[in-house]
Amino acid sequence: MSRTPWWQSAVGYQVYPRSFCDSNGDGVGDIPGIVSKLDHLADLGIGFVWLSPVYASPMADNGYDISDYDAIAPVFGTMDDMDRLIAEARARDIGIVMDLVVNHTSDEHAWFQAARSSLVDPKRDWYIWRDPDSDGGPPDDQQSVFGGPAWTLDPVSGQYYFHLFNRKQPDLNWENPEVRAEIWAMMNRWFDRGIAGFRMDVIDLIGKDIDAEITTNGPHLHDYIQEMHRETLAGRDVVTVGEAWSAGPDDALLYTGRDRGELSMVFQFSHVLQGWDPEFGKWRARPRDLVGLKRLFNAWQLALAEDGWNSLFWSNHDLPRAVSKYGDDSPAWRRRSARALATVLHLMKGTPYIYQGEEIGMTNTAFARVEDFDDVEIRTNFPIQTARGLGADAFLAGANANGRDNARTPMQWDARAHAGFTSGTPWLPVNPTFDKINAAADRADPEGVFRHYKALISLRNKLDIVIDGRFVPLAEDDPNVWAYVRELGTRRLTMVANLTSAPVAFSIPTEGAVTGTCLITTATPRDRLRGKLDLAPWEAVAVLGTT
Ligand code: TEU
Repeated sequence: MSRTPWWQSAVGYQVYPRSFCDSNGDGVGDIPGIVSKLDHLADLGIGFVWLSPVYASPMADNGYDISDYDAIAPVFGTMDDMDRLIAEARARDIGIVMDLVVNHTSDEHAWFQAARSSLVDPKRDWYIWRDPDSDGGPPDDQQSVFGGPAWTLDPVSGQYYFHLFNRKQPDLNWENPEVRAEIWAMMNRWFDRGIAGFRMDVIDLIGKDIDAEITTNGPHLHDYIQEMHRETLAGRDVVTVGEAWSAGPDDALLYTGRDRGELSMVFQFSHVLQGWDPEFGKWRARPRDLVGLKRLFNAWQLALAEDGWNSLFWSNHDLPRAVSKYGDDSPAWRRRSARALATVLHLMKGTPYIYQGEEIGMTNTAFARVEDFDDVEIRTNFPIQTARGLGADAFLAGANANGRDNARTPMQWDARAHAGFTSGTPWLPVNPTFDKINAAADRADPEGVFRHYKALISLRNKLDIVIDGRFVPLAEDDPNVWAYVRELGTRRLTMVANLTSAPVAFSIPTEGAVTGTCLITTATPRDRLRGKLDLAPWEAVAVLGTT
C-alpha cells in the first residue's frame, strides 16, 4: 500500500557494518557482505536500511569519528561497493539511509589537521578552541558524554579544543557558516548518489552555546536544521531521523511538526533513560519497570497523535538487546518474548526500526571481564565509575546489562564456525549461543522470530489502521499486561500482550473489547477480546473488528 510519505508505512532496519557480514575473511563486516544478505532483508519486507557509518575513519569510536565524508573506510570496501549496495538495495525496493555524523569529526580529518596547524589557519574556527583557565587547566569543567573532561589541551597552540565524546572526536563549530555550507554540500553529494535519507547522529547537540555551557537544545539548533532543510532536504522524497537523547514530546514536535520544515522523525530515548540508575546511570543495572515503560510510550503516542511522527525501537548499536532487556532470554521463553515485544512495538503509530539480529531473537552476551569489552564508552567509564564508588563487579554487571558491546557481537547467520559471519577471526567474539540462535535455524522454526516480524511488517503494508489508526492506551497501570487500541472509522484493532513468564488473568476494558479477525498471535489464535482473559506467558495477540 504505497502512500506519501513512504517512510510512514515502511519499516527500517539498522545495519552495524562491523558486525553484519564479512565477505573477505578479515574478521570485520563489510559492504559486499551486506550486499550478500540483501535477500534476507528483502524477504523480511523492510523498506529502508539505516547504515551505521562506513566512511573513512581511524575507528576510535567504530566509525563515529569520520576522517573523510567522501571516502569509504577500506576495511568496509570501496565507493564502487557503496554504489552497488545502493543499486542492489533499490532493485529490492530498499532505500539506503546513511549516518550523518557532523556534531564532530575525527581529529584525523583534514579539516582538524588544518585547524590545529596554527592559530591563523582559515579552518581554525571550524572547531571550538579556548584558552586555558588561569591555573592552566581546562576552560571549565564540562564533561564528555563518554566520561572525563570535554576539553583536551593542544600542545601546539596551547589552547584547549572541545569534544563532547572522545578526544579523537573534536566538535565542529556550527556557528561558522562555512562549516554548515560544507556539510550541506557533502549531504547533497550523497543524495546525488541515490541514498534514501540520513540518520543524524546527536543532532540535538549542534546548536550548542559553549560559553553558556548549553550543549543540548542550544539556541541555534532549529535555525540550523531549518537551514539544512532549505539547503539539502527540500524537494527530495527522503527520510530523516535525528538522534536526540535530550528530546521530550514538545521538542519532537519542533523537529517533526508538519509546518516546521525540519525532520521526518527523531529517535528519543525516554524509555531507555527510564531504566537507568539515578546515580550511576546505565552502569548500575535496574530491573524492568513495565508500568514506567508503558507510561512513556503512551505519552509519546498521544503527544504526536495529531502532528509530528514517532520512531519506534527497542534497541540499536548503543543499546542492549531487546529480548534480554525487556523480554525473557531464557531458552524457554526467548522466542515467544521476542515475538511479543515485536507485536507491542510494531502495532503502535510511527515508523518501527529493527536492529540487526533482533529479527532472530539474538540476546545479550556475558562478558567475563571489563577488559573483554571493546567499546570506548565502557573502557572510559570503568575507572571513572569505580572511582565514584561503584564496585568493579557492579560495573561489570551494569556493562553486561546496558553496555553497547551487547549489540555489537557479530550477526549469527548459521551454526558454522563464527556463526557464518566470517571465515576469519571476528573482531569481537561471537555470542556462544550461535549454535542454537542463528538466522538459518530461526527461519526454519515454526515458532521462529523472523516469520513473526515478517508477518507484522506485512500487516503494516496491508492495513491503513496500523499506520493511521488513533492510539488509545488501555490498563496503563497493569504491571504485567501491555494493551492498547488503534481505531480508524468504525474499525478497531486491539493489541493485548502478557509481558511476563507466568500466566495472568486480564480483564479487557470495554473501550478495548472487540470481535473479529485474529491478525497475529504468539500463542493460540483468538477472534474476540472481551471480558476476562487468561493469557499465557508472553502471549501477545491482535484482533481487528468493528467498534
Ligand atoms: O550516540 C550518542 C550517545 O550519547 C550514546 O552513544 C551514548 O552511548 C550513550 O549511551 C548515552 O550515554 C551517538 C552514536 O549512536 C554513538 O554510537 C556514538 O558513539 C556517539 O553518538 C558519538 O558519535
